[in-house]
Amino acid sequence: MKPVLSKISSLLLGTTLAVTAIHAADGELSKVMKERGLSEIDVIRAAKTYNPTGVKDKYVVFSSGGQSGQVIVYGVPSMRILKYIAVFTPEPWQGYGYDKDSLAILRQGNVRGKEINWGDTHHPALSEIDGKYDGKWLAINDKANPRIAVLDLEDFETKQIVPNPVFKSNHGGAFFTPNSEYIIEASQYAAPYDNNYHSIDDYKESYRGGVTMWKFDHKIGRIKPKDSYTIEMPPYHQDLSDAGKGASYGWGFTNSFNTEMYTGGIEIGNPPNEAGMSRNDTDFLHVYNWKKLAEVAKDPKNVKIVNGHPIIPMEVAVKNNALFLIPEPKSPHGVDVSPDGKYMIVCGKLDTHASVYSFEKIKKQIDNKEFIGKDPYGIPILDMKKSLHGQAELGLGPLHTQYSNVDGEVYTSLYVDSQVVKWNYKDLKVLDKENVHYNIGHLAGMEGKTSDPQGDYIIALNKLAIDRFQNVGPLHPQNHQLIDISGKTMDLLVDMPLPLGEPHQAVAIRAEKLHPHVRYKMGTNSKTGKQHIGKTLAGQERIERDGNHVTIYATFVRSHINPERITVNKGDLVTMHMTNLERAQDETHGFTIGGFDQHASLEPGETTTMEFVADIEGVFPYYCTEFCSALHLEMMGYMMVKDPNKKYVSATKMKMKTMSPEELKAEYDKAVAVNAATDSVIQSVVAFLKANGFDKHETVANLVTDAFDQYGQIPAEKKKADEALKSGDVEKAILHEGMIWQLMVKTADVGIRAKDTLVTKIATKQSPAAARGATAFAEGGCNGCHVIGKVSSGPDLTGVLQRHENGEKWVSKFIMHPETMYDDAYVKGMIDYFNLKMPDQNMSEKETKDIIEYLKWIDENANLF
Ligand code: CUK
Ligand code: CUA
Repeated sequence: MKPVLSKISSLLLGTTLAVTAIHAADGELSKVMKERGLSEIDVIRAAKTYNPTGVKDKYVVFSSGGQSGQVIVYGVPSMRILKYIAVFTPEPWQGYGYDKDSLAILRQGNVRGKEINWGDTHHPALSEIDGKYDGKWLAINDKANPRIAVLDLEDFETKQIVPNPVFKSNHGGAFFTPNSEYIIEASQYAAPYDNNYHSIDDYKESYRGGVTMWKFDHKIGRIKPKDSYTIEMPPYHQDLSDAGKGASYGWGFTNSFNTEMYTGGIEIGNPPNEAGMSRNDTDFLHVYNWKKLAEVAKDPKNVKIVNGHPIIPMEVAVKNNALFLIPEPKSPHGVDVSPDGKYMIVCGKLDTHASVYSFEKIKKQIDNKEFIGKDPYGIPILDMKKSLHGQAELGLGPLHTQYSNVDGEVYTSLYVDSQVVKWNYKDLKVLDKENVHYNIGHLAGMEGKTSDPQGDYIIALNKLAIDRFQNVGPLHPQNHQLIDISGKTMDLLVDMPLPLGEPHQAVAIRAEKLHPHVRYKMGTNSKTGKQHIGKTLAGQERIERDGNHVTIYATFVRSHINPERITVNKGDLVTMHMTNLERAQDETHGFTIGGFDQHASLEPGETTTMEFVADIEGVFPYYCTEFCSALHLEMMGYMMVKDPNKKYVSATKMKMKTMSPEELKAEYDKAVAVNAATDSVIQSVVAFLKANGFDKHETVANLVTDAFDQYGQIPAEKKKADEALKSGDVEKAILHEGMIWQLMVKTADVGIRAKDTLVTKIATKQSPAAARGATAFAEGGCNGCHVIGKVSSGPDLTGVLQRHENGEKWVSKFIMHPETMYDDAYVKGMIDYFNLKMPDQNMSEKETKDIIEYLKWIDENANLF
């Protein structure tokens, strides 16, 4: 056992506390390892990925959600999922596609007027400045209904969906150019640009591939379709793309397959596409100067407009020396530009080699107009050998490559071999291979495709998960495996099942680069970032009717929705503007009305609108769908839909027994007294926080802000209570006093959390012995009777060491052999007072010593308890 423990301790040596824990758990650890059948290396790997509660990850990963049409966010190294972001698919929790504002985003993605409610997401891309991630925006493509979406990383929400006006599918997107000037979107399956029927026999004449360069406004984070253009390309199936950077800045690179221009026909006896599209030994890498073509596109003479979108014809691109082809091994997949932009690594699915192209060599041929010929569309072809830096034999089915922080070192996925291979693209040597499970597609390095790759880890995005997880039926989850690449050889640390579509690509960014906010400015429409037209503040709630259009201006705050009763006529159009008045972190309210397929999620400060026709008669409870407070269940109301053509007779009012005026007054007095007592608790917490400089600690200060968000509502409530009392409505006054109590409890709840947090920040650090003592104290059940700082079912132990002569000795003896001291006059008095005897908890001498150290620590911090 010893070597294991010393290895683990050295891993965990960050805090003295951890060492203490390991020490104390000496036997415990080996027991757990035995019981769970864990080896030494298992435990080390676990320690490398384990985040104790409250500890956050170093990297954040944005993974495509595949057929789910979403984006999946998780942390590395813990591999804990943090969020699913709705993009192309309605998502009920976030209300995405259910409330009117998010539905407007989803509908931006209509294709030719048709509603599309899913997407096949492949490639997420983070915005870049100078080739490095800046943590501002995320773009992702939908392969099926060619579209690009833009997400804002300030709130992790989808803000824009842009359908491609000429493509019928895409794949080589989204990729940002190095300063986020453009987002690259390459088509996949060649098709006519227009929306008409064209016989497949006219494939070579009428079908086209291409690359759309979407102009991106980095400041506001939106694609500007009007300033974008498409580069026409032959009907080869364009595939993955990448933007040049550094040495190759201004250029784009896009692979292709089916340069055979084969169109299948298995049903009429032709060989299938898979055979016809992979016959040639080589396909073409497209090399284009997007920077130059952006200028070219500005002159209307240079473009033709299809579906309102400018296209640069191939011959114009060629004439401007801005489009070239280079042969590449058959059926290539990934093209990945090196951090300095000098090299492009191309991997072919059907070739065991990775081909490393040198941009310098490519550029030289272009500058010298040195071509080996032209393709059928007149595009100049460069010599493959003259363009290559070299090739490396990696294994079967190489697909994608990621760069690391070590110069020349790269990691490539081998689909058929189910391996990640580490190699050097400069000297073309293979360095290491690691098995993954199974059939890896993409892999994700940490910022591994930027000009500043971090190394540390590689994530293998495996397509198959056979035998890795519990059987959950024929549809298996995907398997993302985390690999430690910090050593000489790779080490596979842990598996993460990912059960939401088939993610293709994932991108990882240092967590410190992300700065999302936790609340919106009051009344914000999160989809536009601007003030919502339905913004409603407290006191402005109202129901307006205009013909058969009913507009409700509602507010949400713990724990009520205002208004609580809405009566409309059957057939009315109901528009409900909802504002969450909370400023407190994580105080989201949800909203639904049963029977109308409606749901909204209202984050603090957000305003959202839902709209529906109240087309059925009846009584419909509505409620908040987030468990937001102790009185969350009461956060409800009724929508009553009347049929205007019906006559309703009111039911007889039941005679309810009512309280006498004396009883009412007594209840009122009690409520006021309880509030006064609760308030004094709050004031004591406030005094403590102020006396200990809470505002110097950001997390504490934020909690205090949250607490007073609730407290600030009390004066208004008090005014209502007093007015009700004055007008003689004691019952109403009691209800308002009750509301005040609710607000106080919520204030106290957060206030006490703030106090506890502050204590951990300002208390002196516990020695290892004191920490052990705290554990022994808790595990020995001492805290069942002794609450530090308070007299409870036993005396307060603050100062106990000073209360007795030879305090340490006295307390030690009392802990270890209490029964021998029951006759001591002082102990006798205590036994009488508490009606309890100190029990013998079988503490060892060592534990007792540690507890004494803990009691000393308490005395040092006595002012905090
Ligand atoms: S693709 Cu799926 S493994 Cu769409 Cu980037 Cu290569
Ligand atoms: Cu608001 Cu539950």
